Amino acid sequence: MTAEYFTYEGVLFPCMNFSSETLSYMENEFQVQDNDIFNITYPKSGTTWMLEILSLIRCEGDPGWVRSVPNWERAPWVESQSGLEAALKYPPPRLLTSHLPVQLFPKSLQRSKAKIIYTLRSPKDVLVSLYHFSYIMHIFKSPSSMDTFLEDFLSGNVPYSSWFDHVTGWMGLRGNENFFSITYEELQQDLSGSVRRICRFLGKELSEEQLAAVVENASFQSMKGNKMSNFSQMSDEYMDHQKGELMRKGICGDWRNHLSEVQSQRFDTVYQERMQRLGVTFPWD
Ligand code: PPS
Repeated sequence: MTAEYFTYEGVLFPCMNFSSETLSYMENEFQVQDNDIFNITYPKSGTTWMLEILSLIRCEGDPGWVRSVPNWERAPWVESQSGLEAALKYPPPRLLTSHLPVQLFPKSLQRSKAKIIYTLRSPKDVLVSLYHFSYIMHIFKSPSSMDTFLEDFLSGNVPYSSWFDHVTGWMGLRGNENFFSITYEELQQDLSGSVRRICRFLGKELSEEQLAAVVENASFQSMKGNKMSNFSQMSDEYMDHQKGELMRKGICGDWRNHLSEVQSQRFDTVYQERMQRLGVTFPWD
């Protein structure tokens, strides 16, 4: 089976489980609700990790929900066809996940008080994580080599298109009181402090014990062993479980094991060109 992509308003999407009709509905008709919480990322930036953290915060650290309901039901991936169906049936307050770039996000966001949590990750680690994941997921094309995949990533010829456009687009909302951004690297460095910051943004108060339970149940090891969070229950139609897993390494800086000096420098050149105007310094800079 060869994965195919299509373009919607200049952004690349997999054909499997996505359509122009669904994306147009999302952009123009989907009604964002004031009490929605959106978990937004460019793929491979910490989506499932943040989803787990938000699920656990919602349950005050009680792991019952994350151990009994698959993550794609706890926070549906709204722009996919199956995710949109689930989102439309979700009783409020909704927890929703999206990789959409800001310009394709539902227009109704502007009139709402919904909260956006945007998680970013070192783009070299995103590239490496996506490279591996692309061999496992049937919706993505398998890369022919790291050299070609690097060029595809830098030019935005990958699903959801350019990392640079995604990040500069969403980070344009910083300063907005309903927008909160955090990096995968901050989660790694201080998960407890990060959970406290997320709770403050959400207006959720947790006891020290509840906070510790969130941290414990959102650890890499806990999630890797939780079949409701590690994608092991995802249908074979979507994922080749023989080839790898979602919870691959879960570390910062794995790009050093996969990119040559030349590839890394090539990345840096494009990164500097594309990111200098944003005026934000990230942990990986
Ligand atoms: S997806 O497919 O876009 O939803 O993928 P996403 O969840 O954004 O990214 C997957 C990477 O996140 C790592 N991960 C974690 N790292 C540390 N701690 C926890 N708890 C955790 N959960 C997920 C996962 O291992 C993928 O990174 P790589 O580098 O491939 O290991």
